[in-house]
Amino acid sequence: MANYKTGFVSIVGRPNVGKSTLINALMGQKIASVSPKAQTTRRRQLGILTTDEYQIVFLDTPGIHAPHHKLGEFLNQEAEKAMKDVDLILWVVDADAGPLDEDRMISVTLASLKKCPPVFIVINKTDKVAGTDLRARFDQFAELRPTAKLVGICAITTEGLPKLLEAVIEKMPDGEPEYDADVVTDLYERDIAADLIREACLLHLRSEVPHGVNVRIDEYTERGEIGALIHATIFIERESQKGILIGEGGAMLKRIGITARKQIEEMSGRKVFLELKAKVEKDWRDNEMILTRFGYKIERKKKTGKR
Ligand SMILES: Nc1nc2c(ncn2[C@@H]2O[C@H](COP(=O)(O)OP(=O)(O)OP(=O)(O)O)[C@@H](O)[C@H]2O)c(=O)[nH]1
Ligand SMILES: [Mg+2]
Repeated sequence: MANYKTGFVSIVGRPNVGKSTLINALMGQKIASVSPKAQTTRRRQLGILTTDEYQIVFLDTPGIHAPHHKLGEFLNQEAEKAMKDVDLILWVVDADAGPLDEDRMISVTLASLKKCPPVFIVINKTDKVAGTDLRARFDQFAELRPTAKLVGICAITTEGLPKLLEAVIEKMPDGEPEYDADVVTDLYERDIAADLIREACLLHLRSEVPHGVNVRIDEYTERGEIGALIHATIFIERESQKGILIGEGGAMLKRIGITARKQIEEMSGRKVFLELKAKVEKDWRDNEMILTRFGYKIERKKKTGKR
């Protein structure tokens, strides 16, 4: 194809700045889970945007932060891996908060890369800041990486997105598309369903409990016209959290189930029967064996023997 453009674009940033909201907005459909709580995204996920002129493969990534658990180490590794071998990095920051330590951590990581791809600093949530304050914010973020292009957006209203997309396309090299035009993401429907159930937990559960939640799909069966039958287990870290998750007379689990079912039905375009159960997997976020079993495998650097 003559003049066809194609490339990989990583979306990185600290937790809760709106990376997944941005990938959904760019895709024009919800492929990634979003919530008001930090560390919603737990793995890299592709959003593949294909037109007659270009195919851009966006990578949503977990928020980079100072980890308190082994799970956090995995999340940072996932995000940092996505900074290498891409054509462009969209570093998302929050206009409302200004640069925080975690943003500075990211600027250090970017500076340490042997071959850093071009970087755009995408200043999101511009809806929350008035004009003059916003200009000051731009200056503050520009200091973190003076060579980066700065773009202001609001991922929720999509303001600024056409301009951002135009600038992204400009950076894409010529090439053939790698994915079929109808493929929008690399996750299987059952994985997205698991994320949507966790998203419902993040929405309904208070304080620390939802961060210790993991969801396993035990059964995902197509029942033709009737829809899909899904059985899932929600893991929590402690016995005391089980009661909170289930709620009085099962009320909380029911509420989570209703929210998740609606989201899964919207995502899959068909009726869904969802059955949830709760199980304790003690302190799983700090247990590498269980983390690996859940699909969060931490990579250890090989020892060189030198000190
Ligand atoms: N006001 C406002 N809120 C936004 C905007 N973009 C995202 N949000 C909200 O910010 C919160 C976090 O959004 P996410 O997309 O989950 O953030 P994330 O960066 O993917 O977070 P992690 O996956 O935890 O790293 C959600 O409550 C979003 O609705 C925006 O442009 N304006
Ligand atoms: Mg996210």
